[in-house]
Amino acid sequence: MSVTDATYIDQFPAEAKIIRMAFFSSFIALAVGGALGLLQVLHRIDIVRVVDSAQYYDMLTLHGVLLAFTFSIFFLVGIFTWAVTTSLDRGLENLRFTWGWYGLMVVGTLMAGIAILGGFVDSIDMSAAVLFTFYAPMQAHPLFYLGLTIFVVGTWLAGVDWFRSWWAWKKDNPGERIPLPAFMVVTTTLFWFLASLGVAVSILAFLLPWSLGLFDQVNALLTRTLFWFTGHAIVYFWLMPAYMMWYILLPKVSGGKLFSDPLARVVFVLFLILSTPTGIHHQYLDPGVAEGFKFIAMVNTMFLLLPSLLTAFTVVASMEHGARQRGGSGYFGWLRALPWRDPVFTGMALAGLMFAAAGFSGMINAGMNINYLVHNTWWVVGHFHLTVGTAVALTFMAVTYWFLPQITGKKLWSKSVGLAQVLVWFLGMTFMSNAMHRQGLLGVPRRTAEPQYSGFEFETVVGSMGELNAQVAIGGTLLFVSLLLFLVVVVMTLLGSRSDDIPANGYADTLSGPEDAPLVLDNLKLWAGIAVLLVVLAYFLPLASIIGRGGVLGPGGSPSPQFVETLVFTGQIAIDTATEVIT
Ligand code: HAS
Ligand code: CU
Repeated sequence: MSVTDATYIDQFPAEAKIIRMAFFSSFIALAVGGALGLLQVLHRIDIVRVVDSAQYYDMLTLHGVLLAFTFSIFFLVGIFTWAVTTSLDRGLENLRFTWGWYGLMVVGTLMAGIAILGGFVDSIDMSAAVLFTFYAPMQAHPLFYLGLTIFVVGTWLAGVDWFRSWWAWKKDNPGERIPLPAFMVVTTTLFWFLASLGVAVSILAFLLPWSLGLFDQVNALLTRTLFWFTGHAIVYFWLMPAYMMWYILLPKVSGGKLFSDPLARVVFVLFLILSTPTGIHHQYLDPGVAEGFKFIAMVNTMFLLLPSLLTAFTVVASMEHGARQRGGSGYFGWLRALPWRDPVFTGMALAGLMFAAAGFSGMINAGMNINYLVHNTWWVVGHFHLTVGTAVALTFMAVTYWFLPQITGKKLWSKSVGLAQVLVWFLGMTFMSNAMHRQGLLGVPRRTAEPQYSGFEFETVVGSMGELNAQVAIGGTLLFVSLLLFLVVVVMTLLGSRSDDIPANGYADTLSGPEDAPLVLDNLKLWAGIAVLLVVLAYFLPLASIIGRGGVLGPGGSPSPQFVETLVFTGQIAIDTATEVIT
């Protein structure tokens, strides 16, 4: 639906400013985090080493935090703000409140960033080389945990801001269906509120007091489980904004309409209820978690594939509709009629294509038995560079080429450089992530500065380790080149002058609209209630067992696998009984 003939900055100048600031914060993180990525690849492969191996982990933490949290979340609060204001056709309720949460996010990032940077300076007694997964037993300086807390509170208040807009709109428009983009934002916000409780408890109850010296120890398995409670769902906090763009912007730039609004609502409801009760699939190899709980997480994860498979169908169907409107025909011939010269389209389509591959590596990760093969190897790193590093990051970069003119009133500096940028990203990621997956299958570990283990030779089935390493190095370098091109386009666009020749703000119309969607889909209280119930079912017993065995503050349970312990226990009872019978 094209809401008006005006650009976003003409409609909502104050909100456009907030979005610009959110994007700039995001791009600064992308620039620094991306550069560190290149340094890491070159370090591991031992081509160029700018820090010593002990500091590799400080670098890796900064890379992970800046890209996974700062780049992605600052960008998403920008587009969610755009989605709410555009689709409800009203400004935010109180801009001071909005600047307040943005400020908290900035302060939080700076605090966490300073704590990590402290690790590079020997004379400063501060470091946070705990990686972006920050669970015990590794410990960071309190500033790191405080910074993360403030950042998360900022995101919560952002969510409150979008809810306030929706509530105000509801009052003015009683009985009307909530527009799809706003629906996507509020469902995502709801599961983020629920999911982020895990890290909130982990930091405030355990990690922060522990780093302040108030406790001597914590239960490492408990903090790990609380981290993954949030840590899995957060991947959908990153992905939902990209999905939103595939649903509401991709059909528009393809020249068509969204295939189905009701199906899109179903997808977002499924993510709301299923994103959180799955976190234990990151802990298949944790001996302290019983196999049965892992099995429940696996089943939930397999159900969670459904909304992505529905998305694949809807998004491709919408693209096909667009292509046919543009004169495309044939079973596959319509693909040629798509606007491949437009970086906004091509970036999103390539991001989607890579996500199809990422979905397969995700399914492999999710299988309990096959996970034992890939866990903690470079395979997992390959997986998440396709998901968050491409499906999400490439979509964000591609849509920037659409958003920048909307929020600045300036024409995009160069479409062709933008096109080259998205193509180079795709190419670089193909090299890097493919080789990472293959090395992972050979057992090459992740998260180490010295993967070569002296005296140990990894044997490849096809090709050689040298060739795989070269692919990673070439891929990483291409990604860095692509990043530079992206920044050049952004900066040059900002340096340009205002133009009248910018298309109107808006998003795709639908072939099947909200009137076809059952009303129950909009019953957020019901879905939120089910989401909470599923989380209780999936987490109550595992958490009770971890605390029961290891204590709230540790030292943690025995390291033997749960089922072995149960067997030993049962065996002991059998022996005792037999002894009793005999004597
Ligand atoms: Fe994952 C590990 C399972 C999705 C991110 N994942 C990670 C880690 C990260 C991450 C960061 O079960 C590492 C964490 C760490 O540091 O340890 N993941 C899954 C599963 C999915 C999945 C089942 N992951 C994501 C997304 C992420 C992400 C999304 C970020 C945004 N992942 C796991 C598991 C692990 C894991 C285990 C633990 C591994 C271990 O042992 O440590 C699913 O959600 C994937 C479903 C996706 C699909 C694909 C649908 C295809 C679509 C494309 C449509 C095509 C278009 C283009 C639009 C079924 C929607 C068409 C174009 C044309 C030209 C026609
Ligand atoms: Cu996960």
